[in-house]
Amino acid sequence: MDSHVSSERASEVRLAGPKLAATRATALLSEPKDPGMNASNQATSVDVVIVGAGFAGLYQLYRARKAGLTARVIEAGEDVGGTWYWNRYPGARCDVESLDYSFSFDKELEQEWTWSERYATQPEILRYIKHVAERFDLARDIQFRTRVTRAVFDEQRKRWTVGTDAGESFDAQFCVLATGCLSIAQAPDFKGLSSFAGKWYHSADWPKEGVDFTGKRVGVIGTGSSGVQMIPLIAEQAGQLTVFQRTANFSVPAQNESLDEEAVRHAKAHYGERRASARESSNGLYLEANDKSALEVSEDERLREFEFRWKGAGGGFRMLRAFNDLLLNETANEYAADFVRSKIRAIVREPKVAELLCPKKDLRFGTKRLCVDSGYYETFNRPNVTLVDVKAAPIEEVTPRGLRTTEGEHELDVLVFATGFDAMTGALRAIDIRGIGGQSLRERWAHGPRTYLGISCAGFPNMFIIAGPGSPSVLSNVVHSIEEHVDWVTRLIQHARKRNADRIEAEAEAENDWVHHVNEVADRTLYPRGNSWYVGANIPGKPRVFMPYVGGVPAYRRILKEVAESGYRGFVLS
Ligand code: N01
Repeated sequence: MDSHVSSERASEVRLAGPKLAATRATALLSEPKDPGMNASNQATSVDVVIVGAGFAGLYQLYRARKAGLTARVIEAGEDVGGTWYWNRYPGARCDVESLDYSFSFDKELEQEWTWSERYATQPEILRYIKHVAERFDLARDIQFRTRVTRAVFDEQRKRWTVGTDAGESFDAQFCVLATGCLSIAQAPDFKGLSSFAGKWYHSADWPKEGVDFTGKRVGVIGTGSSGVQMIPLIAEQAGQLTVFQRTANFSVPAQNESLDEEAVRHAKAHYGERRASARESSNGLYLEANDKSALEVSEDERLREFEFRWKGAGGGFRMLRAFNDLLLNETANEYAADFVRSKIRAIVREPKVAELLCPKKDLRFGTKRLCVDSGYYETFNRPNVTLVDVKAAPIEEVTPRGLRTTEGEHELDVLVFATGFDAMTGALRAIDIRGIGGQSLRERWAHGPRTYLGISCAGFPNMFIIAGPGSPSVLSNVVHSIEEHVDWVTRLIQHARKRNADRIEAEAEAENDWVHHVNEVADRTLYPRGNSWYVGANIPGKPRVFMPYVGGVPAYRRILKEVAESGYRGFVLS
């Protein structure tokens, strides 16, 4: 086998072949080499340990310092960036507009940084994150190339002991998990992967030096957001590209474009209004919503609106907001689904390929995360691109020469997994977290994640999750949600300190009520019906629970505000 898995990330990619599974399990579950002590046999003591140096970890560090707290960030990668550090595959870019997918906490930062495109590429976002780290002098409190393996709460001392794979130990009053919702990559369990004579890669562990596909026979497995972004670019380089599709998902065009000087000047002059308007929208995005039902308008008006969102208005997630009931009403949803299918049939010249790319009736539009692409469907008109239906003819094994489905062998030089993540809970469960009485978070979440407000867990005092399960997180502009959580958690810590409380814990009843509320709100929508990573459907054996909070960004913010104003109802401060 000649595979690329960077040594930094080796323990992150879920390699499930028998031998490789052992490697990963060992890496994930191993104890720190010398639990409890660092090189000088002393646990480093700080007020807050922050796990992860992506958007969330960096901002938490900034806010902790401002609040007069000492903090240490521990990060597995060699540099800042989180998801934008690891996901360097061709075509990787954010499908939230760059003007919105950026920090709002510092007005000077907002004015000095200039985005070049409507949807920023991964390298540009990484440059931005590095700029933020430099501008606020954050790196001096970040320890890179170190993975947190264990966190144990000491009830007597009311402090966390956080252990790393380097055998170090940190002693902290608070532990903030800024581990990201999509950070444990999932490569499926294909028999024979170790026998493959070519090279293979995972979208979330892409080599820094890039991959040259020129003239190669390339196979891509997976047609979610990552696959849909990389396929058009790989097709331009490869000799032959074979796309192995199990489920056709809906994709809408990004309508990406350069931001000219005038657009940037206007956006910067009105940044405050833009952010305020985004915060009042259900997903925290600055996208005009149409408040009409898809059922109350004529067919002409409906098609005009869909067409406008597909093209004229600027593409992307605008389509989800074409009408107010697309994710609430089956008929409304079917109108949107039919519209996208009609577009696929109009773009893809070969009717059989077009039909295969059309999502089936049982997949409701938007219930599996909508993909946003640049030239995805058009790519299937290229003579060097083949689509293989691995639902009809499942993959049997990887062979030394390629990939065998039940219909035959496909010879390949390179195999790319765009197979997704153990989302939302994967990175949290990867750490052996022990709360009161040695209770393990993994066991506590055996039937799905349980949080109060998506921030805190009963039985795990002084531990906070940023944009965790049970919060709008992945259904929102996550940078906005991160800022909101970090601000809120920091104020809660300050509130407790003012009252000389050194232990903050969610009440079990408050957690139960919140879990109930999260499910109740989700069940009013079509979301839970999709077989998506939102419900853990992509991970065999994962409990089926709708994990994000679908109540919307403004409603969620009001709840956070009320809880804070009530003196942090649902928390015990002692
Ligand atoms: O992963 P996915 P992703 N055999 O889980 C297929 C964010 N993101 O990395 O649908 C064959 O969506 C699987 O098939 P199926 C974004 O939130 C954001 O693409 O399970 N196929 C599916 O097609 C996104 O939603 C950006 O039947 C197998 C694909 O692999 C999230 O990350 C960019 C298989 C996985 O799709 C995850 O996206 C990129 C198997 N054994 C990603 N196993 C932005 O722009 C899995 N598949 C911000």
